[in-house]
Amino acid sequence: MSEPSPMSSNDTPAEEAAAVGQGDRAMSIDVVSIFPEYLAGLQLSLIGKAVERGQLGLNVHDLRDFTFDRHNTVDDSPYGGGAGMVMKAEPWALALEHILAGRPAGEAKPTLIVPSPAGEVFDQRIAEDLASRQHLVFACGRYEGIDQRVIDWAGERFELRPMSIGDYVLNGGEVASMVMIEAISRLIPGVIGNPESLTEESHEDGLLEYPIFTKPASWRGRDVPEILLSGNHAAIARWRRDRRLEKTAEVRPDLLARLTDLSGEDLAALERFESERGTVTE
Ligand code: 6GU
Repeated sequence: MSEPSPMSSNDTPAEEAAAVGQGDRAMSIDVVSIFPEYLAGLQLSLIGKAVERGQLGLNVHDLRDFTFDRHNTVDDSPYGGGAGMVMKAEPWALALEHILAGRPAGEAKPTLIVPSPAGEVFDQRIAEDLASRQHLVFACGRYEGIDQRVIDWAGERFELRPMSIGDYVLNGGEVASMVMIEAISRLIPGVIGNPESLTEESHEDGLLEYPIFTKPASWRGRDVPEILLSGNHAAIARWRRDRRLEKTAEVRPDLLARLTDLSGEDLAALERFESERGTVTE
């Protein structure tokens, strides 16, 4: 079995203590794949640190460890004909049973996420929902997919969540799982150093981010917007809010249409951008 080892940490003892103070391991994640090395990237950066601090359990399993023939066969041709290969049911059942057998007593039904372009489309709301679970299992299929019978079998033992990361086709579930694991695990308390950095982000409240700048104030003839140097915090907050509204109206009007809590000031700003844009294009 490939159980990735935690990487070394640069945290100060104070940071370690604060993180450990967040409580017991918040979540355990298992991933099953025929390419366990793919998932090695998850050991880097903030997620690797969370694993090392014991806030996140992460175990990657090689599906081929649950095969017993000479060639470690995981796939076969589809009944009824057609292109491509289908992943066999039995190795998946054995891998999932291994994971079920290893879970702590009293744990709720684990959630089984099956990455598939035919799944529900993953978004920030789903990431938040999944971040509250005790135990997530990602079943990374390859080829044309997995024998439906083991999916149905798993549906009786797990909370089943077929999940897509967007309307395009990948070769397998590994990259999609990494995308979802990163989006989910950074929402676990203590995984991100500064929880405030979560609150003003794109998609947290349905608006895209405002533009950001750092020193120098003038760079190759381009100046930082003067208001950001003013020290007027209320004016800066309004300017940033306006930039978020303007950007969202421009590139993601679908997000804007979903918002229900816009203030009078917000609506006035949006009308202003609308009429300014009208003037430019006419
Ligand atoms: Cl989750 N898996 C695969 N194989 N392809 C995808 C996908 C997932 N999401 C979009 N395309």
